Amino acid sequence: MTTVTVPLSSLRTHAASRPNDAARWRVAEIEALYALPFMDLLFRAQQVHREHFDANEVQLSTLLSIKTGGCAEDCGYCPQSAHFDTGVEASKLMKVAEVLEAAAAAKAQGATRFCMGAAWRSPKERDMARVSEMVREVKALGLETCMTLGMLDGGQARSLKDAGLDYYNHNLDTAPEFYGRIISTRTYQDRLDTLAHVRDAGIHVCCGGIVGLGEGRAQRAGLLAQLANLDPYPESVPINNLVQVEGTPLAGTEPLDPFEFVRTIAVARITMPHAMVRLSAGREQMDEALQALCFLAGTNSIFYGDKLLTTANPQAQRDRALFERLGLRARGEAAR
Ligand code: SAM
Ligand code: DTB
Ligand code: SF4
Repeated sequence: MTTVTVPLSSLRTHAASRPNDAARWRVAEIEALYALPFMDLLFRAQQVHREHFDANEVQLSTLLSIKTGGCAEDCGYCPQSAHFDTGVEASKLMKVAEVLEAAAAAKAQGATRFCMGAAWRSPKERDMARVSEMVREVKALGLETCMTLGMLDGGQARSLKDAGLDYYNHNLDTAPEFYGRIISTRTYQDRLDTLAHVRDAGIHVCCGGIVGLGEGRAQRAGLLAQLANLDPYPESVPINNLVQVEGTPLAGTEPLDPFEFVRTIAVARITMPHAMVRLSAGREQMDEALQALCFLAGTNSIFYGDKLLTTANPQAQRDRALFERLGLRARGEAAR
């Protein structure tokens, strides 16, 4: 790969990022960030990071799949789609008491946010009372709440807000021009509409994407441009690295160069300086050194706990040991 050297001075400074509509990020500008020498890119990302956050503090979110598998959508990366034979068994929506037990355990382990995910195209009206109850009760435990239930209409978003939901996760996943290669059952515009309903309801937006789908750098830049140009950009930005699951169409895809993943984190940090940038799926497949580079590039949030939705995540004990080695602190823990 040839690396184009762009003088740092010719690139927009982070201080000037998106003050108004005229300052929308152009894909070419984001590609220029990607093309910086790795050390320059990481230095800039770390500078931006330190301007807005304590660089040694990481926020911990724990995930729970409240309704697994049998999903009507055909997202080519996903083990929960009913379109693919992946061995994931479909289950019904969990009972509130079971969810509360998992939430209490997550809190006891040190998580500050509890994220509940359902393998739905969108929630049915009959499910809304139970998921709203989950939000109320999990919040009462003193945890921040997040849900990811697929597409929402305006009324559903308002009901979740009334129940006290803090964040709603709904990803754009990839660049608009690549999207049709990955998902055919819902459009990019459908996703933007859901994000608008969430924003209008006053719920914080958690929106990111997934890389390693066989996309090119231009598409990774295109995804970040979409995210950074949302007005305002999301409070929380999960960056997932494809976890290849046998039976999904994307199993067997050429894995992404790990440094390209780190670059993606760094560019997300620079273009969305105030956002929590979450190192999401794919951490189990990364070694500790690579994760440390992600923290250096501006990651300040992770999924914490042994399982994501259906696939493995590093054991909590392993994460605690990594934090100890790096001198990192979980948000909510007393400063040293
Ligand atoms: N069904 C809901 C939806 O799609 O909005 C919520 C759950 S869905 C699993 C949330 C996100 O997880 C997807 O948008 C995708 O970015 C990520 N994801 C799903 N399967 C993945 C995989 N195999 N590897 C990495 N990320 C994955
Ligand atoms: C997000 O962006 N990543 C999480 C969360 N939001 C819901 C999900 C990752 C799922 C990885 C595949 C699995 O475990 O099924
Ligand atoms: Fe269903 Fe979400 Fe998986 Fe797509 S990513 S198949 S919508 S669970």
